[in-house]
Amino acid sequence: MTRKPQMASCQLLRLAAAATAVTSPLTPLSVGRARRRRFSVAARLLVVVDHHTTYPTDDAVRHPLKPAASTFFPRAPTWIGEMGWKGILGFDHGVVQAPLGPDISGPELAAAVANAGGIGFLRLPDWPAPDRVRDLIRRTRSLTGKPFGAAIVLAFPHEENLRVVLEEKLAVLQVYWGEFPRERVDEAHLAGVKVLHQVGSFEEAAKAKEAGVDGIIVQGREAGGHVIGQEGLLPLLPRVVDLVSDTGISVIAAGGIVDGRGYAAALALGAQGVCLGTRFLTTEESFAHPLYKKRLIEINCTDYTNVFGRARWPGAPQRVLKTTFYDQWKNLPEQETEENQPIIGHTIIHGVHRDIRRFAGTVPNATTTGDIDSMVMYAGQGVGLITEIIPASEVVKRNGRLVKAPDPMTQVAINGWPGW
Ligand SMILES: Cc1cc2nc3c(=O)[nH]c(=O)nc-3n(C[C@H](O)[C@H](O)[C@H](O)COP(=O)(O)O)c2cc1C
Ligand SMILES: *[C@@H]1O[C@H](CO)[C@@H](O)[C@H](O)[C@H]1NC(C)=O
Ligand SMILES: CC(=O)N[C@H]1CO[C@H](CO)[C@@H](O)[C@@H]1O
Repeated sequence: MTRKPQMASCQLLRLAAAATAVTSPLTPLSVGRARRRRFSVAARLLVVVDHHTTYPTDDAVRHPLKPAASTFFPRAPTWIGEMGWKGILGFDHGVVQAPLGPDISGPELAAAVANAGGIGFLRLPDWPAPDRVRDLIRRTRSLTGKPFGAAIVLAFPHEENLRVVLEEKLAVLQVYWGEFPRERVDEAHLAGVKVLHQVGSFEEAAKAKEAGVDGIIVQGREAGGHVIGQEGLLPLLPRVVDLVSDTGISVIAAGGIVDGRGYAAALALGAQGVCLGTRFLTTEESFAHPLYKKRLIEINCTDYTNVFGRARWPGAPQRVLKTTFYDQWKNLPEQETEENQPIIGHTIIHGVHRDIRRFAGTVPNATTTGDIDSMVMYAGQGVGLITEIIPASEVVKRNGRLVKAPDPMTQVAINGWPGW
């Protein structure tokens, strides 16, 4: 890590903030509405930038806003502290580790994220396996005393596994790819479990709002793994932010976000948190096969396709790494599926031994053997920003600060957005 440039850019921003505070004699009562909006954006960006570099103590991690805001704005009204970077859903950070199917995000990864103050998710099996779920939860609890969550894919049998999540009163349940109506959300709330629904369209977000979820993860088409919608994150995210602005629902951005710059951009668009898949896939604690991790570091390009897992999960397109295998086979004829393909390897998914056929949708786990390079490798468009395998705690920390502060952002911090 190069520390010097960060210090320099942070100092620049602190100067900018000081200038703002000096030239604007603000009091809570005298601030006009337009100015409030302008400063809320400035405050958000500034707080993201400064977090962890200025206040590296544990105490500051738990309460990052108050000291930062009062240092930037010695006479600052309290709303500056309230509107900037903060944790969500009762967690210290707004950084969410995406569940990584079928079993890549296990106890080690979820616990490492939880210990760092982020929201970690176990990915539960796609078949009824309540004992397995209990065991995953028990193992995670042995690694962390902090809260964490579990995730289910609604397109597959999930009732029994869901029941265990509620019985065990996990902090959060993440759901994806299907309906999760109000009765189900109420049931979770009754057990004290918060609900996050990952969606890929405005219409799906409206349904999640109706259902009364606690948070909506907005997945853009940039995202790695299965992709439910067609829209880019940049246009879709602010629409969902507007949609739920009259509620307490947290909006979390997913797709192509890798570091603090993406996080700051998501905050500027109105999100409260970010959900990272490919970045957490490429950590020490993820169960991805070492060769898969290596390819994620080497290859910078992805593609949106449907050649993998057509028989098992039809109508579920995916974003994958452009590997040599993918480039050779991407024009697979429509009628072909994994079912009539040769077996190219073997794996253990959630304790169950399975053969892997060519074009299966199963990414290689650490236990997988065979022709790993011919298996599917999911990745999001941000993969080109990932250059090393790091501990998951480092991902959470790096997202708490902006790596670089390009000039336009400093300008925004001082002057607000043009026209505001
Ligand atoms: C290997 C892999 C597996 C994934 N598995 C799941 C899953 O089981 N459930 C789910 O909701 N999302 C899954 N996703 C999608 C993530 O929730 C998230 O939308 C996506 O990773 C965000 O984009 P990014 O990878 O560019 O960060 C997966 C993503 C990847 C890369
Ligand atoms: C991927 O990008 C990195 C820089 O981010 C570069 O060093 C590397 O050569 C690129 N890899 C390929 C295969 O183009
Ligand atoms: C849950 C499961 O069966 N997955 C396997 C993936 O690889 C890890 C690491 O070797 C195993 O511990 C898991 O059992």
